[in-house]
Amino acid sequence: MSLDRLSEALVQERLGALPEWALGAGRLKRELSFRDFNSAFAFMTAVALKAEKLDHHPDWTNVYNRVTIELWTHDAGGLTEKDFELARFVDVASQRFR
Ligand code: H2B
Repeated sequence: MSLDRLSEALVQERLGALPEWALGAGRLKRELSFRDFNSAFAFMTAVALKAEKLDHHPDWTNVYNRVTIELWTHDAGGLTEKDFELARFVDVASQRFR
């Protein structure tokens, strides 16, 4: 997958399909909450395995049942298709662990 930085127009187009995500300081951001710590951590484990497969890793924090995720591509200094691929995976995985 290409690591080309996406244009602002493409970022806006991709973002349109991801209503749970916001743009902040050039990064994709989403906050999620789960039933409890176990569910949050199970979700994080699924995302971690996907991140390793993609060789693309989230900046994230976890406080008990809450997970805050920021995605960007430091190698490209912006957002790439990999960020959107991981964001879509996060959306699907989050449904499984709620
Ligand atoms: N993750 C993210 N989010 N951005 C990157 O630019 C990135 C990554 N680069 N994971 C990868 C790893 C790179 O550092 C390694 C060497 O492939």
